[in-house]
Amino acid sequence: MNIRTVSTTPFSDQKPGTSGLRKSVTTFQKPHYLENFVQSIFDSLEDCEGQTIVLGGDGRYYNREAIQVIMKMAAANGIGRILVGKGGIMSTPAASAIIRQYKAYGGIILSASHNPGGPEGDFGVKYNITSGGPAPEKVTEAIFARSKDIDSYKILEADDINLDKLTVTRLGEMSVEVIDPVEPYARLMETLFDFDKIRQLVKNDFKMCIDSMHAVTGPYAQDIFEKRLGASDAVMNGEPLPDFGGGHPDPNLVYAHDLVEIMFSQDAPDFGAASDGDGDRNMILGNNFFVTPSDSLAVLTANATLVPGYKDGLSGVARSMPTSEAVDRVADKLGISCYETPTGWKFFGNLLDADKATLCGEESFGTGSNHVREKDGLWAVLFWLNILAVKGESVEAIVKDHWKTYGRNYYSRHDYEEVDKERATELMERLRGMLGDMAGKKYGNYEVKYADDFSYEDPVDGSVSNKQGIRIGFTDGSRIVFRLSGTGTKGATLRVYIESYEPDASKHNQDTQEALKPLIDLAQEIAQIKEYTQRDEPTVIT
Ligand code: VG1
Ligand code: CO
Repeated sequence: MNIRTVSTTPFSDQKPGTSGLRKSVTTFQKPHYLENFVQSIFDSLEDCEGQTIVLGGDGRYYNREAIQVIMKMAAANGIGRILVGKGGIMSTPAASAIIRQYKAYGGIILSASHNPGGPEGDFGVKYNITSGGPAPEKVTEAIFARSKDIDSYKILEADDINLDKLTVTRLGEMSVEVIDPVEPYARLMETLFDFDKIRQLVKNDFKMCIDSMHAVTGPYAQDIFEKRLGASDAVMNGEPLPDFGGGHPDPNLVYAHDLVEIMFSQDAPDFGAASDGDGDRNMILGNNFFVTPSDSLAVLTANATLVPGYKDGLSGVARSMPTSEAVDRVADKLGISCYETPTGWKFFGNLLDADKATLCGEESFGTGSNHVREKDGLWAVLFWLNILAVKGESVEAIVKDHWKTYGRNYYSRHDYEEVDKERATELMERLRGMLGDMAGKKYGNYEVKYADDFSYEDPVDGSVSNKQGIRIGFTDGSRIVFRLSGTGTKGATLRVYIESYEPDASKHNQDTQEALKPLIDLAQEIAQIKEYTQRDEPTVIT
């Protein structure tokens, strides 16, 4: 066995963000860049020798090359076994499921999720722990600390492994198993949902359209919706491509335009859904109807007992801080706890492990449960289909009915992408400076109830995460939240989250942007967004 120790010098920018280390492909292609980060991961893991690691990615450009490097480094670092997805492909939720099913030590997932791919696009590396969830901050901080003083890495000199055949081979002392990444995931889904009932629904002329956006979910969606559930031709853009067909694999109204066009046409299907690059996000649409992710979480929570996997009820729910408070109202009525965490799935891990929460969700098109430790796009789609099959109502009717019971949280996120980083930081610093004497202040009809920079103390391990976003809450229950993205790779992305609560059902049919107009204007007035970003309009409104 020929293990090479290669000397290297540290890169100063290997701090993992909201979800792993994301950089442009060209950055990852710099000599030693990938290797330094991967060695920093191995150096930060305790007792990983002889252990099993799961490995796969969303199939984006550079996926295959990176997998070969990581396998050789794993072998050189004493890992006992690698389970790698066929073709190097594995969706993020499937990787989480496989780590759990195989009782692996952890996993390395290669994805930049919703960021564009291709030679000019982005790449990413994320480490997941034994529970199947994203590494918590103490682990990512240790990896970052190591990356700052690394001086060498270890790699096995060997030929590349054939990733396209389901085989068991060896790299040095390490065993490499190329596994089918779809089957174990699809089987898990069958244990949670009533496939017979959904099949029946499909037979009764129910039409659906699933947009995989040329990203990782294509093979999963074809297997589950077309093969197992009989919805022939339901999947569009189902072939995973290294550049996602030139698209932006983010399932929202702007980027999933193919699907949006179909679902807002005259002969629209009954149900539509889209997933992101790595398969952990979902967008849910009805015939000419859009379900905001925050409402989706609330509807799933309210109807969970209709679904076999959740028939005994939920232990609690959790949402990220910027996610709308719609689910809080449901939790209140059900008499279960509702936790508010910082942005990023890693903060749900402890709540799920301790059985404090069963369902979790984020406004950014992420929903999931304790079945894995990542958000799960196709899981959410199946959850909706199961509810539709039981209720026999349309998506729109279910959501409108929900609003009648709980009131409606009008909600929107405005993103200002790729703005000047320094100016965006100044905007946030200026806001921070204003928070102290904001409570009680009046802006037109709005009176500030509280203003703070969100800080979270994990109820399980007591760890504290500060500076997680600026919240300004008003006495009428509306909120504005400001934070900077931790997944972008160019300049800064300012996210402004706007929410208001309307209990009166006769006012539930307004256009969201219209209903929120006074708060949108107020966000501009308070934060001086145009001045700091030099933009008149947000890049993306969801
Ligand atoms: C964004 C979303 C966040 C999500 C994260 C990873 O982070 O806002 O809710 O957890 O992406 O999702 P940020 O820091 O850019 O706001 V994924 O599907 O891109 O891994
Ligand atoms: Co994703």
